[in-house]
Amino acid sequence: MSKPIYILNGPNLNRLGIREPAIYGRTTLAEVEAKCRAAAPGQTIVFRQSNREYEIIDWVHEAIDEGSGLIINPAAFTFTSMAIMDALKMFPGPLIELHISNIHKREPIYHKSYVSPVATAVIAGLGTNGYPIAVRAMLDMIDQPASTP
Ligand code: CA2
Repeated sequence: MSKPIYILNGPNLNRLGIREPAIYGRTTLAEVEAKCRAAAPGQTIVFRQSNREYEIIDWVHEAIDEGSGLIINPAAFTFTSMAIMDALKMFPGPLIELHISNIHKREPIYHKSYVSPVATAVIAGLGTNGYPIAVRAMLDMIDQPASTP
């Protein structure tokens, strides 16, 4: 049995599909989770969301010990949390930073990510479709680690 892929979501993403549909779309986080599971039949996926920084750090530690790959949408913690960045630095496998919106097209406060310098890859601006795309890319990277830059 292969080790799980962790998909971690940061603050306010539990409101997905309910508020600000012009930016974040109408798909709920539960629907995003279902899309991720459908993209990887037979693969164990741990899908979580928290509004608490310490909880996300604890889950990154869990992923370091038990996961094969990590996809994270840290939401606002992307731009504020050196603590999450420090935890992510310890992740030994492929790490994808994911954003629903194109953060670079938004206001300057959304341009400086603490996570990008420690990520294997960054996906931004594909809407919630970015999630299953990230899962498929992650499966490829786990299958062919040598080809990951
Ligand atoms: O585009 C993304 O995925 C973001 O990570 C979302 C964050 C934002 O701070 C990042 O710049 C980009 C905000 C998530 C807020 O989620 C909401 C969901 C529904 C309604 C309101 C907020």
